[in-house]
Amino acid sequence: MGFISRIRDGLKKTRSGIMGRMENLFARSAFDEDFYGELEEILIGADVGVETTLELVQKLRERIKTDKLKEPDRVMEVLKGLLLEILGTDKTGLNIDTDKPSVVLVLGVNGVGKTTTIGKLAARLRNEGKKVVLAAGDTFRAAAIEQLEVWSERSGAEIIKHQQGGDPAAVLFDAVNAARSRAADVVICDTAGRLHNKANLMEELKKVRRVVEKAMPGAPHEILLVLDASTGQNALVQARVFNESAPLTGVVLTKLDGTAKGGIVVAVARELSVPVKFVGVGESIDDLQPFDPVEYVDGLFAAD
Ligand SMILES: Nc1nc2c(ncn2[C@@H]2O[C@H](COP(=O)(O)OP(=O)(O)O)[C@@H](O)[C@H]2O)c(=O)[nH]1
Ligand SMILES: [Mg+2]
Repeated sequence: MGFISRIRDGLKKTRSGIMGRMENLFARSAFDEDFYGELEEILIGADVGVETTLELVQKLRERIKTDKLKEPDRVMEVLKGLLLEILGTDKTGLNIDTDKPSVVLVLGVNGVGKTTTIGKLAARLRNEGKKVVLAAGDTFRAAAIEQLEVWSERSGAEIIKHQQGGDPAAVLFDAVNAARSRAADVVICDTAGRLHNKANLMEELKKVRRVVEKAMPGAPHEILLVLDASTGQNALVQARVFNESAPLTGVVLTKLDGTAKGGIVVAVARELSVPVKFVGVGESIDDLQPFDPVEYVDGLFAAD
């Protein structure tokens, strides 16, 4: 399956949620108060978020007025343009080409899809011919280390691990050093995502960053936050917390295939002003796609 069909497939639920209603809305073609009211409802219902939605609809109103727009197609194009103002139009790849090895820290609460994303990412990079080392930094659960081992086998990436209960920072330190001595291109670091205590988590993340920096000046090159799209506005709360503890460089939004509310991408992009770099659209190894804002917005509005 190609990129577009995968994204389309992954967004099927979102599209049937948003698009079924969008199509009806634009079919009416009268841009009156009912139109704006229903548009707000659709966007908020799709998890675009209240603030972002009100701002979008206000801007759309102004454009319809100043440009004297009457045709539904043109109005839809303007709405797409407004969404792209928030999302940006560029595909933003990983910053992994300046240093060898480059270090990618992967953060996020339990269950959002960190380990799975790391496995998929490793497979992508291996396909590009890169040598990849995985760091089993979620030492909290034995199952987490085993899960990463499975992904290391599937993707052909090496893995550096310690015992369960070990110091995550020590694992990452070893992994970066191993990557240097083996001339690997990229180190991808798994982390534990216990959010039971915000202060603890922040301290742990700060320590992890410090140690990685010590092992490799200039590292980490990427700090990716993984968010589960199906958790809706809760993802925004997580984004705020993690952004405080470490300066994020990108977001990976997983489980877009499992939600009718793909609008959370827009809310996250606006809230964090950090690019969404990848989206997860399934559980298998090739279900991670670089996020292409133009493709995404077109996908939202495309009829089946
Ligand atoms: N449908 C779907 N499931 C996903 C996706 N990404 C991860 N998962 C599933 O989410 C669950 C938790 O993933 P895991 O990587 O263990 O999360 P972690 O605790 O953050 O490391 C697993 O069952 C994954 O297969 C995705 O993009 N789509
Ligand atoms: Mg995990």
